[in-house]
Amino acid sequence: MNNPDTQWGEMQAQLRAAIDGLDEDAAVALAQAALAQGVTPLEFFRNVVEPVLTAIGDAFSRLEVFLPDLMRAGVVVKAVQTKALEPAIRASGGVSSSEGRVVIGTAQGDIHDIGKNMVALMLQVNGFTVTDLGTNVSTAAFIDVARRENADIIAMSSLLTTSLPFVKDVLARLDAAGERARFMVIAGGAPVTEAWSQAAGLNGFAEDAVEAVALCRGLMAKRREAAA
Ligand code: B12
Repeated sequence: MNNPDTQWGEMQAQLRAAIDGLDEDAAVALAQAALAQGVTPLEFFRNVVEPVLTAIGDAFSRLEVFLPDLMRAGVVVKAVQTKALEPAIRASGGVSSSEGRVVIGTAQGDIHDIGKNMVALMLQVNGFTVTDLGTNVSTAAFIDVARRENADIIAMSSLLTTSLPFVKDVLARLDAAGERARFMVIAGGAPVTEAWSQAAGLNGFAEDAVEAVALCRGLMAKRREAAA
């Protein structure tokens, strides 16, 4: 691209217009056109989708936009993910061995899943076996499925300050069951910071889906070293 910043700005404006007009087709076409020009799906996600969602979220906290605007954003970005970005990411993947087993979901009381889906997909295409429990996942469900799948990592997404306590709840219940060392637990989402993760006793922190892959790889390497 000649002038990336201008191009990202234009694409952000087009995505925003598509969200405001609830025009899924226009948003998908925008993403597909960018991919055809050589933009990678992750570049599109980071430079177009994330800034637009952040701007809408900020406007929502200033009471400049309202719940229907968040809902339109959710619907349109879902279409971009499932119809343009995910197929492109899958097409570029193709790792067959298992790097480790991850059980992922959005914490109890929380139905945000755009970021969680991106993390799950990136882990999958990078060789992890991923069980995605969806949204509003109870503490018991995280732990039951992690046991059943013999998971290495429990990965929780939390976008609401009200769903954050459920991350600590998973840790507390694992502690109480004497299984804290069996599962490595990580979390992400807007209110999850590195400092919060450390204070809560999580096994690590990652800012986004790409870092989440590096974090999980690092955790698996440590686990294999410890087992050797
Ligand atoms: C779209 C949206 C919605 C959509 C969600 C659609 C969907 N299918 O997800 C809908 C309309 C459903 C919605 C509802 C609500 N929302 Co909302 N929403 C948003 C918005 C604008 C974007 C969220 C998003 O997708 N971001 C983009 C993704 C890519 O980012 P991400 O999720 O953070 O994920 C990245 C990283 O965090 C990380 N990551 C994510 N998960 C994980 C997990 C692991 C393990 C790791 C390592 C990393 C990781 O990697 C991801 C990829 O890079 C945010 C604003 C914002 N700034 O985030 C508000 C926001 C999250 N919502 C908010 C609120 C208040 C609500 C409602 C309570 C509104 C209401 N009055 O009803 C409801 C709650 C519903 C519920 N029970 O969950 C607040 C939360 C405030 C707070 N501190 O608690 C925000 C921050 C807006 C704001 N500024 O006020 N929302």
